[in-house]
Amino acid sequence: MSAEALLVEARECTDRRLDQVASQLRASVPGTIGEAFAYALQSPGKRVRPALVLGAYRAAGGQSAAAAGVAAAVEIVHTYSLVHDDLPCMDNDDLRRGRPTMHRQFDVGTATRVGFLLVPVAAQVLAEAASELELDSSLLGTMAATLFDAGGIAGMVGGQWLDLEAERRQLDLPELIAVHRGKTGALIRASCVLGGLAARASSRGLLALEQYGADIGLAFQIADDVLDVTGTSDQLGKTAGKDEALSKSTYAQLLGVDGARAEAERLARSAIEHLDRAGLASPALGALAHYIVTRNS
Ligand code: GRG
Repeated sequence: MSAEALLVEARECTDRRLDQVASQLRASVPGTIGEAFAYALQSPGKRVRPALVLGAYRAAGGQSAAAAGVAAAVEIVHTYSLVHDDLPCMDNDDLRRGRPTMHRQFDVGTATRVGFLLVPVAAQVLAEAASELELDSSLLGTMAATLFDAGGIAGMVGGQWLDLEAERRQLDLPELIAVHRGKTGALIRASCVLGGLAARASSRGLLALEQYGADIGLAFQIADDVLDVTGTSDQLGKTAGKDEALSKSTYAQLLGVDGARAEAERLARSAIEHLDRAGLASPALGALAHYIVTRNS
């Protein structure tokens, strides 16, 4: 299966689930907040994290797109992070996924509230997904810990925190790796582990998926650093050149654009080798690793 085919499938099944959640929220939370929930959930992202959930699910022996609910839960956590990342107190951006950011479309208060409210929505979607997959409560507990640890202080929030503190200060490579592994890498790594857990993968399989996800997660943010320099706002659907405007340390700045690209490609190869060594070779996850480091280039 090609990366494009996996992304299309992930988009179709995840978006179906996100549409259902948006309709339920619109009905139960009338007015602007309900509209804002729908605006956030129905925004046109690439759905890379859902594709990783489904790719890992299949690599670990799962059938069809039965893990769509798990993929939707991860995408909802990612969506909340984008809404908050764009706020004036963080990156202060006007454009996201080719549309006005939430606080531009609505207002800062609405964007702040809807971002926070998406977190329990993700928890509920994950619990429903585990029930559809007939996973027992202990496995659901492990999945919830995987998702929310990755979204918390040891992962995404912690990485973003370091990133904000580091603005206008030159980070060295180990510090930058810590920011990237937390801010972006943790949720990508968790997507792979969650797909494996949903398929009841063996501990060896889970470890390989986690190692694949860790390498791909870092490679993803390195490629994002490069795109911020080389891409246009139209291509990216968000404001290009933002890292330089915010005086952020990036891989492109530390290693140069070519050096950063080479490091992302090295990590993609390493990611695939982890799967091969565990006997989990997956053409779809291999293709997705390649896509992640070459997208828009
Ligand atoms: C309170 C400190 C604190 C943090 C709150 C805002 C936040 C949590 C975390 C920010 C995490 C973040 C936005 C990381 C960047 C990740 C990234 C590279 C996003 C772009 O991902 P794509 O390219 O986007 O997959 P699409 O739109 O395609 O989904």
